[in-house]
Amino acid sequence: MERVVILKVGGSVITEKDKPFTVRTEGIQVVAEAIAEYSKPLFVVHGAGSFGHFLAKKYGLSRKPSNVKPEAVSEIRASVLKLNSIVVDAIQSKGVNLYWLQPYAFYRDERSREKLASLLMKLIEKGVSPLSFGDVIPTEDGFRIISGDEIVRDLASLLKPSRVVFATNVDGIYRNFRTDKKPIQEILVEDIKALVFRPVRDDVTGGMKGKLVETIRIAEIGVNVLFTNGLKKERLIKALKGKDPDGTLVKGRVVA
Ligand code: IP8
Repeated sequence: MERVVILKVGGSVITEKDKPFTVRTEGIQVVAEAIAEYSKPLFVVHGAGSFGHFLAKKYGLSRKPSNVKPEAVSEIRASVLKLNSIVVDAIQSKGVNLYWLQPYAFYRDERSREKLASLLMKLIEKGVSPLSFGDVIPTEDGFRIISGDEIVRDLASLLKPSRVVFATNVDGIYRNFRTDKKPIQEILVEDIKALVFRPVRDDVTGGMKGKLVETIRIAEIGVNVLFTNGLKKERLIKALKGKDPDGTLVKGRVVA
């Protein structure tokens, strides 16, 4: 079997990030069609976009565990699950068989990592694509946000995919997003840290900067990471296939 690819669909592709609770229908369609056309072993993770970040900010919930009001937890989850069900329906309507996984339920138990990896691989071998998403999870000290990017990083170390693809609403990683016309074509993990990022509002998990922090960790375990525009179907398909996606390739460190 071909090695699995992990795709993170950014919230900016599937929602209008500046408009609370608004889906980006054309983005969801592009992603659904690209996944259907790719039709090879794939693990999909999607972000929360405007269905998660506005509410998380409103209630003061972040990646650090905190004791928020119980209604905050249920309201945020209900909203995120609404988006999730729209995304799942769109992808499955293109003939893709998904297995929907809540992050809390499937991967935090360190004792069973091997078992989990083997279960997920079995699922994938059977032609079913697992799908998960950024969410709210309970911890020992309250609740916290788990970002889809964080899930992708953990999955990368668990499943050793052939590559990770981050689909966002921009073409790739820019040295300076304000001034550069084109994204960086190829970059080594060591060089990412020096980049200048635009500040992000209303994103409790750090927007592009958060993605790059996880990208560094993924590339450090030897996995290549591709950034591409998730609103452009052909580019997304190329990225999934590991071809030059007119985006940015972050070369994974060569591990002995
Ligand atoms: O959009 C965040 O996930 P992300 C999840 O992948 C929530 O960073 C609930 C804000």
